[in-house]
Amino acid sequence: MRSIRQLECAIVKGDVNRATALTGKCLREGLHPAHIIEQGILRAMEIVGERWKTYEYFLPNVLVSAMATKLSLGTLQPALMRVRSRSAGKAVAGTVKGDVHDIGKNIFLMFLEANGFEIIDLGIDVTPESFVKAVRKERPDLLLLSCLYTVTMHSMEDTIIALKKAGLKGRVKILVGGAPITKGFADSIGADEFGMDALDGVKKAKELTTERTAGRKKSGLEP
Ligand code: B12
Repeated sequence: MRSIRQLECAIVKGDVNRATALTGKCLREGLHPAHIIEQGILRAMEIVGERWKTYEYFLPNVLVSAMATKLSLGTLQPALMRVRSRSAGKAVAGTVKGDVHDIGKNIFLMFLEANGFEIIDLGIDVTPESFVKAVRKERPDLLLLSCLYTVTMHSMEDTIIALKKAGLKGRVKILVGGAPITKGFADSIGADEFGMDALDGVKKAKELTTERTAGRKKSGLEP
């Protein structure tokens, strides 16, 4: 438990090397990667957010903490992955246009991957056109849209409108998430589901994929 608190502290301070080393230490001590994410990384980002809100931290502080988080997640990734004989589903993901926040998205995607999903991550600031292109090319089961900056929430709706215009709306299940996203907002823009956090997101992704497979079987598209 001591190492996980030290990890939280290193991320808050933006001590990149120490955060990476402590992540490895937590793993060696037998802590589960999901536990390290929830109790170490997420708690650290909450503290960083609070400090930014109260002007104790400025953008450079937040950036180094974000970098420490990225490296810590990178260290955890191999431990979180499980080899699955059959893919649970295929997903195209990205942070919507205008938004560069990706820590939450990356955590969610790591959890999904660990649950057997194949992920095509388009990254940050993804335009509706790029999402449409990827859905057309990859034919995923799910489209995952992330947004953290309220100013860019409309980009989620723009993406769904673009999918509709391209005739792809019914062909992929749309799951949205990110701190400002609510169930009401998700419904209002025509998304299929909303995930409150990474774990809820995985649950919803599984439900949507099962629904989609059942729909395809019913329509005779699959045996
Ligand atoms: C780190 C950070 C940054 C970093 C981002 C680094 C990175 N690589 O992501 C940097 C420094 C780049 C940054 C920039 C900016 N930021 Co900023 N940032 C933050 C901060 C401190 C933490 C965000 C974070 O990572 N949280 C932790 C993650 C784990 O949480 P999460 O994203 O919500 O994800 C969880 C769930 O939502 C869910 N989830 C996420 N996505 C998805 C998707 C799906 C499909 C599902 C199912 C689930 C899901 O799973 C995750 C795990 O449970 C927040 C403060 C805060 N309290 O959140 C401000 C904050 C989000 N930023 C803010 C602002 C204003 C900005 C800037 C505009 C600042 C500026 N003046 O330039 C720019 C935005 C630029 C842009 N165009 O996007 C504001 C946003 C306010 C608002 N109105 O929306 C906040 C709230 C700070 C504040 N209190 O003012 N930021």
